Amino acid sequence: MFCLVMSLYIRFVSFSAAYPGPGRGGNSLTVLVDLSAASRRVDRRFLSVTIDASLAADEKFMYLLGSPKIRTLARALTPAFLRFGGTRQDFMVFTPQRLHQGSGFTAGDRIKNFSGVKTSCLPLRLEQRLMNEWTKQQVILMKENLQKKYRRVKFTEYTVDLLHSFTNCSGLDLIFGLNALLRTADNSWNSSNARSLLQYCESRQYRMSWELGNEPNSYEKKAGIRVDGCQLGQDFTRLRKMMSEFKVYKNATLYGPDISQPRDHRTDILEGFLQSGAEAVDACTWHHYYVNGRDTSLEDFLDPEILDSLAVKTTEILEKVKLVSPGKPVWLGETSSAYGGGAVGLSDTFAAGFMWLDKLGLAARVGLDVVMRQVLIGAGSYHLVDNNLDPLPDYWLSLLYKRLVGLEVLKIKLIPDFAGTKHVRLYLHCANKTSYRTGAVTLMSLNLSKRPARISLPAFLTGSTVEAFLLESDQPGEEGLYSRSVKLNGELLKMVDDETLPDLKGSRLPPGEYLHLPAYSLAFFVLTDARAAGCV
Ligand SMILES: *[C@@H]1O[C@H](CO)[C@@H](O)[C@H](O)[C@H]1NC(C)=O
Ligand SMILES: *[C@@H]1O[C@H](CO)[C@@H](O)[C@H](O)[C@H]1NC(C)=O
Ligand SMILES: *[C@@H]1O[C@H](CO)[C@@H](O)[C@H](O)[C@H]1NC(C)=O
Ligand SMILES: *[C@@H]1O[C@H](CO)[C@@H](O)[C@H](O)[C@H]1NC(C)=O
Ligand SMILES: *[C@@H]1O[C@H](CO)[C@@H](O)[C@H](O)[C@H]1NC(C)=O
Ligand SMILES: CC(=O)N[C@H]1CO[C@H](CO)[C@@H](O)[C@@H]1O
Repeated sequence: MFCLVMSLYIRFVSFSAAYPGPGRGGNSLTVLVDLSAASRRVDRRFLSVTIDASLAADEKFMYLLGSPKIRTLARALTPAFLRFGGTRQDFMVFTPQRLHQGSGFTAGDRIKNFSGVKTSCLPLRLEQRLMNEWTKQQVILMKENLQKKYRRVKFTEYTVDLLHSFTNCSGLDLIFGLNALLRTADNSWNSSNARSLLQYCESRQYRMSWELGNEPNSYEKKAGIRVDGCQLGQDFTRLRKMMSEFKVYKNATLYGPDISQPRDHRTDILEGFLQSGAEAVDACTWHHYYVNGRDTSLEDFLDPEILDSLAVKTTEILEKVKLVSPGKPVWLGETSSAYGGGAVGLSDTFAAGFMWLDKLGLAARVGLDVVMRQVLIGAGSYHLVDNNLDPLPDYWLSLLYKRLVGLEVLKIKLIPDFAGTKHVRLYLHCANKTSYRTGAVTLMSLNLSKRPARISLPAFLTGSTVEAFLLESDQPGEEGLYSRSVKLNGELLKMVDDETLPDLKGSRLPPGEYLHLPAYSLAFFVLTDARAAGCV
């Protein structure tokens, strides 16, 4: 036993964390880190976002994407993908309508030309009216979700124009999810509607990526249509072939099959899909939610076992993909805390940050390359930006992650002891190289419990300056977990104005200090002079 620990000490450099209070001294927590080499590297768009296709169920709401505020918020998260898809994508039919008049807005609103990239700025008055109507629209969408009855939705050029102009102006990479439930008599995919959409997009020279179908494993429940994995793979192959006929999309990327997470008693369509369709896709996508939004609690959001369940599901998927298509990147194509639109009163609060930061840390560690957060803006309560287009705690967490965390994952390990180490979770990456010098590392930490503690740095790092970014609720104690506001190093985070984000200032700790981790907190510690060999 002793030898094993010793050998670890030789290969790793150790941090150790000491508990305050009565148990102090005897009850210390040891952390092992290896700065010599990165264990893996994620895509530069690792943290990405989605917009659910339900935003286009009534096309006028797409105009919200013209808001300067949402564009400012999106731009700050780049580089990232914006995936447009979700349940309703499989009920959407492209219906071109060159002389579009049906938006329901008066000429006074002066929104006549949405197609030009430059003309897509949304007047404030219209923005406010849309936001008021959006509240009512959400009730309608929620009802459809509950009854699992989805109307067929027609969308025009304007949906694509607005999506493209939004992503192009904010610098996001657009992924558009095509309808896979348009089927022929022999139950293969009818690609004719997709072809006319691609034709239109090519005529506008829109550079974008594609997907086909959303959570095909539940088509029977949603639409009474059964599509097996092998057929779905053939549908993807057909789409790939069709893309190759378009100059603009010959080299474009295609992702899929966007299956939902593996569940116990259900045969999954992934194997079949991979057999016939792996070649067609550039990355294999699946969806993950920890819990059901209608049946969850604060305890779940802080439960280490629930957080660990992501690793179990990921391993299952990775093994299947590796068997058929070794080396194929695996992505979370849609993911959030709770399915069914999120958990009311939790998914948009400070508490959601524990699931979100842990997902980012764990996903990178166990082998996923991109994680697309459901949703940037839209129905439900798992959004990053609320219905007034103001950023929620998970938006700020995402922004900090982008600024501070680099692509290389470093090994870090907590030596388990009997005193609740499960409640402290740590992840280590190289620091973001744009923001910090080479060799700097960023430690991400989550404390899921109500007792404060501190981590002491190992001797060789005590000379390093530490920049701490501590996120806490704006209210104390357990009640604070339900807050929709968050403080960074004691200061409330909010936009300066619609086009300006605040400076995210770290607090510089003098060398040699302990790293303090208050109860229920999320933190990033950048060790600027770590000189990690794995980060050069
Ligand atoms: C709409 O915008 C496009 C591109 O900016 C422009 O070429 C076109 O003339 C505009 N149409 C109208 C009706 O303003
Ligand atoms: C935006 O569009 C312009 C012109 O089509 C193109 O050059 C540029 O690469 C696009 N940017 C993004 C982020 O797609
Ligand atoms: C595919 O859909 C189009 C448009 O609805 C229809 O005209 C065509 O006949 C369909 N093709 C097949 C093979 O079902
Ligand atoms: C497509 O990709 C290939 C290989 O990466 C490249 O040689 C070719 O120029 C690209 N074609 C277009 C149209 O971008
Ligand atoms: C690092 O942060 C800068 C902004 O400071 C951002 O532009 C860049 O994309 C980030 N790099 C990564 C890998 O996220
Ligand atoms: C850094 C740290 O360990 N902080 C606290 C987080 O929660 C655990 C679980 O009770 C406490 O024991 C730690 O002191």
